[in-house]
Amino acid sequence: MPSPSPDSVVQTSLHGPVLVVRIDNPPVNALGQAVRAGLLAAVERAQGDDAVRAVLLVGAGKAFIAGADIREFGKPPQPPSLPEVLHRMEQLDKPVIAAIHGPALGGGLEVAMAAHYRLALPGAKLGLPEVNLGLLPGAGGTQRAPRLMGVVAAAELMLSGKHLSAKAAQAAGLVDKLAEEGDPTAAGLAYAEELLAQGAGARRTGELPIPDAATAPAALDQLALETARKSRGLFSPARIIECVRAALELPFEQGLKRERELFMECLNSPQRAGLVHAFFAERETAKIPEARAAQPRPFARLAIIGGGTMGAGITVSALDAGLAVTMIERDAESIARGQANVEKVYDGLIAKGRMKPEAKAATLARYRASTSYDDIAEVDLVIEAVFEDIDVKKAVFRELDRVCKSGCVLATNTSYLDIDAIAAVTQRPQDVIGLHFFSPANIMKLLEIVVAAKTAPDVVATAFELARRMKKVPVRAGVCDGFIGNRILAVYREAANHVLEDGASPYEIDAAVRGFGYPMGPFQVSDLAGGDIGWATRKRKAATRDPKARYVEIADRIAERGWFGQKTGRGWYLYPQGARTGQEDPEVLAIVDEERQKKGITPRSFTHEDIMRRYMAAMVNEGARVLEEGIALRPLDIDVTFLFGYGFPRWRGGPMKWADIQGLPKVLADIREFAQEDPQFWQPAPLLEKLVAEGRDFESLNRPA
Ligand code: 3H9
Repeated sequence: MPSPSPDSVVQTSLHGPVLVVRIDNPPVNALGQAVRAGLLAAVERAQGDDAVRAVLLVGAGKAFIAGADIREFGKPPQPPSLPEVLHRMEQLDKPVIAAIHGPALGGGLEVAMAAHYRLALPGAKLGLPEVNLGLLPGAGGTQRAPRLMGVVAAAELMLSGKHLSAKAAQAAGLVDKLAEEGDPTAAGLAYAEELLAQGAGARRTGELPIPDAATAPAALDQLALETARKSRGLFSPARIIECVRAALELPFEQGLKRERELFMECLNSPQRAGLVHAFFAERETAKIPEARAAQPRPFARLAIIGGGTMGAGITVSALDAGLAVTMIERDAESIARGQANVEKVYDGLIAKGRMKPEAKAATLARYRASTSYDDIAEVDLVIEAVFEDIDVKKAVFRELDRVCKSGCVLATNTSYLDIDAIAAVTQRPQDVIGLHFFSPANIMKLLEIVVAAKTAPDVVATAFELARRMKKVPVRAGVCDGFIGNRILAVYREAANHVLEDGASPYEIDAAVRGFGYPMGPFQVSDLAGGDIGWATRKRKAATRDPKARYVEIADRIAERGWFGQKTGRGWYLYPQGARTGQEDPEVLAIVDEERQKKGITPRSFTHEDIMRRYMAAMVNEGARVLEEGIALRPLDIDVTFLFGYGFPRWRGGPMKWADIQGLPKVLADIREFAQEDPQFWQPAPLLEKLVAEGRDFESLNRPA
């Protein structure tokens, strides 16, 4: 796309003595090169034109300015830089006023802070969320915010990335005045006139004293300790602290210099690359061919079949999206249990003060339950969440086919079963789709939307619209055992089992995976989810397992003892008296040893790096297969699946982004090395070999579908 001209994205016009500078760079007025150049030109005009007595900055459209143009990160920098532009603006000797409506985030708030006065309209959102992108405010924000709001409050704003309302920003000292609802230019002009009438001049933020200078050093030490504990593995938070410390200890100009150095360190870090990838990837997954080709079918009334944990979680998501829900259960007892599961969620929110009892009653007014399928004849969309068994599901779909009105979307929440086979029992396979929610369904953001062979495009579009209404992150998947996430999971879990049998303890493997940035390791996850679940899957797959493939029986030995994890008090770990954090279990280690001996395996030692090379190589290799089979549309869909459904550390961007950052030749070389021990398990995916041969990476496949 050709870059716009500076005067098209920053328009200036004289209103009496006030030069109105309007930033108009849709969709969110990001500070790309042309905007920076336009702002600089506006500052120069204001400086040189005696008719200008004040400058008013406003944003066009729905935002003031949402920050630096994130798309420019990682590319060669184009002058003028934002710090330079803001320095010139701050130095103007005529008052500069920012009238803020909508988001003023990151570099956008930095523009406002370099102005001399700030007015905020209702709906303004002010924040410094750079930390979410692996960055710190790099255009003077770390030096100006402490001078407006105090060092500690500024540090907290930057470390949390949270947005402040207009009112909260005024209370914090970021904003001088609040305006009524209305046009930012009109409100800004009125404020400018008021300031001019008072004889107000330039009030440079960089020249202001730090309000909490006396108490800040001790508070900052405390905050630094907390940050080190909380921001596991993250690069930029400690540097944010360093910057605000510089604001406290150094003159303004030197503080800016320190900020620049630390900003550049963050900008060049792989964490910035991972987090920026995650930012765009999660906005990209809804851009699918069907969304362009078809309109969603209208829906307002849903039926959920089954009131277990999943069904209840989905019901809550649907109710929260403003939909009406009828839950179908077998009998009165199951109806009562289903309703209790739903109410438990709302009661939890009420107990935490996050919901008013009246709101619960109003929400539940849209909920009903029945034992009769005939009661859902008129619903627009059904989500089946019954027991994970193909025959049970087929029976449900025969019923749905019998009762549901024509055009009703019929969805299954299966996590791995063949949706084509389920669709085939109906007379309307075009209306059948998979909606794979993750547990707890009212909390987990990921929704795999599984498109079966005959699913109609408008049904796919409807599913994406449902995801949007439920505030889920949707990922389009194709039909195979486990779709995107669980299919890849099965393979890297198997790689972990191999490492276990070959010599690493489950505790070492969990520690390596946590060290990589996951909140939990795979054996902890198994204990949390229940070891019986994985055991059932293994038994189901036993009949089709290749007898020549390596199979590790250790997990079966644990499950056979009834050690299913937290719910039974022991699994891979011990949980005495209902403890939630497990203790290492010598008996488990003895079982592991016994199994190794049975197979004549002499245990060898693995470093955390050895463990992770295998874990990740297995993940990426299966990811490449999922791509070449068209199960995932793009590598970014796999990344988003793992970021939102499997606890993959966001700052690594997802497994495919991780592979790109490592370099695909290195990942392929690892796979080939491991293949020398087990050529069957470690067959390189042809797509991976092809990309390496062509000198390409996964990113090259991330084109909009
Ligand atoms: C920074 O400022 C660094 C400085 O300190 C240092 C400089 C030296 N750039 O989210 P939406 C796109 S770091 C480019 O769907 P919403 C977005 O991709 C930056 N593009 O809408 C999407 O594109 P598409 C600090 C951006 O209404 C479209 O805009 N700022 C940017 O739900 C709509 O976005 C931030 O981190 C950007 N900065 O939410 C703020 N922002 O239509 C990041 C958005 O092609 N942005 N886009 O998919 C946000 O938090 C939300 O986008 C916002 C709007 C709240 C503004």
